[in-house]
Amino acid sequence: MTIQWFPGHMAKARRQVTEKLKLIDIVYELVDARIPVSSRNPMIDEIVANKPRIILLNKADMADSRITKQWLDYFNLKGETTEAIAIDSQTGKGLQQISSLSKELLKEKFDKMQSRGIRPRAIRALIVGIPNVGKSTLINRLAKKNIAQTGDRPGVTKAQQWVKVGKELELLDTPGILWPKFEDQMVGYRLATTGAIKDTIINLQDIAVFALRFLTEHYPDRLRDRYALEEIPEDIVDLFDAIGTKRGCMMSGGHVDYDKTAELVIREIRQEKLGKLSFESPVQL
Ligand SMILES: Nc1nc2c(ncn2[C@@H]2O[C@H](COP(=O)(O)OP(=O)(O)OP(=O)(O)O)[C@@H](O)[C@H]2O)c(=O)[nH]1
Ligand SMILES: [Mg+2]
Repeated sequence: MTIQWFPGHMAKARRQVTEKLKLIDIVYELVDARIPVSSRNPMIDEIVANKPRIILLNKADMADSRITKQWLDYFNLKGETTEAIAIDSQTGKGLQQISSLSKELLKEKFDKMQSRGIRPRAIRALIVGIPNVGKSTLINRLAKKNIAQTGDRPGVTKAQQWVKVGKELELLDTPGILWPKFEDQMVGYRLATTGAIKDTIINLQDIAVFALRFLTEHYPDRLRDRYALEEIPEDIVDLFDAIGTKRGCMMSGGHVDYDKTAELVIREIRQEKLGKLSFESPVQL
């Protein structure tokens, strides 16, 4: 199955980001801490090229903390003008670092402006990232009010919106953007598993096959515990049968309903019923 989701509104959103770029001091690039590389939009590098950037590994509360540590080392060792921080926008964990780091990265620019007699103004930050990664949630947290609409599905934000955070920061919320073609189909699977792609355009059975194989290899104990399996069947159909039977995902006639089983597995992964999971690690690169 080839996954692809780049509707017209995303192309438009990309254009609008380019148009705003000259107003922007710094870019906050949100990635999903569970898949920090697969959730990086390769177009962002082209669009924002030489702006200072902070990579925010959001939803760190849902990721395997041991692997998140490895990712932070990975990004911060690369010695770009970027810095990476792990955050949880829902509770606000890690957010206090954003402002101080931004000031640090922009000190030279703002000092220069001041020496030229330009009045101090708020830092203007562009928030970009894939759909459903938590951009609007982050903005609401930083602004301490519910000003941007959020939702547990991709494609909630439809238009850009400036939001003021005190006197020192102005944030530009943008619609989530994917890219026209995933070079590696595994990227599509990871994005679909974690909820960045609209469920109605993907085949959930394929996604569940990917996820169950991944769990079998990397988190077998969690899989066994969650579905009370004595052994994890090697054959994927047997695994679907075992989970479907245990959880009552049946069709009339007594056969396992694979659609229902797939939906259950994906829903439970997204609801952290199998614990904190990371679907890629720097070791694999
Ligand atoms: N557990 C957890 N959930 C989060 C976090 N940040 C956001 N969420 C949830 O993720 C979902 C998507 O959040 P949004 O802020 O709407 O995401 P977005 O990036 O603005 O999405 P689009 O506007 O569709 O591009 C919501 O259900 C949020 O509650 C986080 O750090 N941890
Ligand atoms: Mg949004």
